[in-house]
Amino acid sequence: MTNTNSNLTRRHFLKTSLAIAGAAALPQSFAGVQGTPTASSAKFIRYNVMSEGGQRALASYAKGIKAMLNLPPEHPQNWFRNAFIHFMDCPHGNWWFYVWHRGYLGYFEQTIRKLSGDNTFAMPYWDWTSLPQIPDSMFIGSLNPMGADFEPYTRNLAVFTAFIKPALTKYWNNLSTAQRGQLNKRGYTDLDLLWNDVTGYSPSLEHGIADNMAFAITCAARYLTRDNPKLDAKTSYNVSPEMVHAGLQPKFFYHDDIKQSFTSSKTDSHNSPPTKTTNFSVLEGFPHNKVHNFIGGVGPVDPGPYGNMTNNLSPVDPIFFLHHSNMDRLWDIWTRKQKHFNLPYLPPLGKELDDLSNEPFLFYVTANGEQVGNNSLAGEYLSTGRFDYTYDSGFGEDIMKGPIAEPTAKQAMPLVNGSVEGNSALLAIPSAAIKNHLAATGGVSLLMAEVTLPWPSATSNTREFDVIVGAPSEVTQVDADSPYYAGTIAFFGKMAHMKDMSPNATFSFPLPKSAKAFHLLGDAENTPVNIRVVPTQGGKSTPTVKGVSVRASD
Ligand SMILES: [Cu+2]
Repeated sequence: MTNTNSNLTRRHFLKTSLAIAGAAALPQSFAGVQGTPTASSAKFIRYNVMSEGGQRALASYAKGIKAMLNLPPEHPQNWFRNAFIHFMDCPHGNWWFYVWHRGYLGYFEQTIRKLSGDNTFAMPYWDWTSLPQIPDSMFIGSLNPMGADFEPYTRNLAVFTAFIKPALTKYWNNLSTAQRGQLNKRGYTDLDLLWNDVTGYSPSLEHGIADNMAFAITCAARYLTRDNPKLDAKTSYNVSPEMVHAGLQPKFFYHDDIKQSFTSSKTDSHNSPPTKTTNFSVLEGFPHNKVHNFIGGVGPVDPGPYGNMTNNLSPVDPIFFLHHSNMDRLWDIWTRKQKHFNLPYLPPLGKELDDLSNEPFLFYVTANGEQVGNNSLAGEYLSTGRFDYTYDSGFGEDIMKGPIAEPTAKQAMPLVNGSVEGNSALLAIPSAAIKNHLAATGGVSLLMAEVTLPWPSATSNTREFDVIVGAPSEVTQVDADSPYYAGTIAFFGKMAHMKDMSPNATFSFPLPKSAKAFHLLGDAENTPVNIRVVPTQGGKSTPTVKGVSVRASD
């Protein structure tokens, strides 16, 4: 896209966001779209949680959480009521993922600012690439969902139900027609159907499914503990510099080829299940999903029930907001990178941008404890200017230095489709592209792959799969330090299918820069490369792979 078009998009966006936000929001919106917000132009700074500013913010965060825990369940700002906003409305696996969570975090941040009395408060972020373990402070006081502050509400399901369900019922009965329409799309046509995903009960099977239980008892709210706070080796790989760089590389906000798309599938609405395969962009599919899953205990505590982070009540765990602050920070870096290289940072002007912007987000609660109402549209939250914040510098800023714009890194390569059999695919990748990939510096992967596999069934107990590249056939399990390991595909949230939902999901990821993974590389024009998908925990749930392809990123 040319400079002119990019300016056009910016102008259009300014117009859209002003029209939506109204004149009162003009200074913020203006600051947000005119350029990169900096520490001097934005009012609030979201600090790295480990920094001095981050630790100060955590103290206020803890105060705010305590205040929200103490509110009655009828109050929309009650801690658990706030988590149900996510439960009822969060989009995953579609292109509203980033913008919806930006709005959710933004209002939440204002609420904590108000309830903590700290008028400089901004949500700190957890940069898991630099620190692959839960920050120690998150195990203290009301920052710890396994602590005494949570006991009165979550010590068992009966207590939780008695506390929250009557208030939720009242809230449910007062929902607007528009809100109901959105819940219907999620399959929540009545409150009992929604509540089934809290308890894990399956009406069709007539019994509970442990891994679909979004509620977690206090003592099992997290798998990770203060004595054992570290992400395991595979989760660490999923948040590694290679993975995050690959996630920041796409040049399009949205592209039908997921390997070139910063965001996941385009769907009819943020609550609609994709009718085609769900496409997960790198950052949502790998770091985002895997961190959620591992904190909840996917793997070590299979088949569940898991801690809060694994399912849609994840905002019950205070770490949720630090995790998503980091996801939002990466979106901000990607946006600034696009501007830096004069690339579009939103969908093209016209229908596509309108489709994205005009989606109603109706469930947020403002800092005054009021429902956000029917005029809240996605377009209002596309800029960090809406909540007037910026981030201090964390991992990923180096993407600004390239090599994205360097001509030497560019290589033309046709899309290579693999021939698939069972859980295995064979691809003939141009040898020159492999050589460039192996020689590329700066932690950049020039070979992007995608794998399509069936969404795990509600009862399969297997929601994570390792990708193995170029391994001899007798290798069926790998450790994270294996030269063949290319990351772990993690399914997050509810596994049970929604009506009309596509049974497949596609995940995009970088191929490893390991010579062993391409050991057949020689003088021939093409090199045969085998890509396989195996259940991370072993066992019989080997997936039937639906498709594998590779493209050289540029
Ligand atoms: Cu999330």
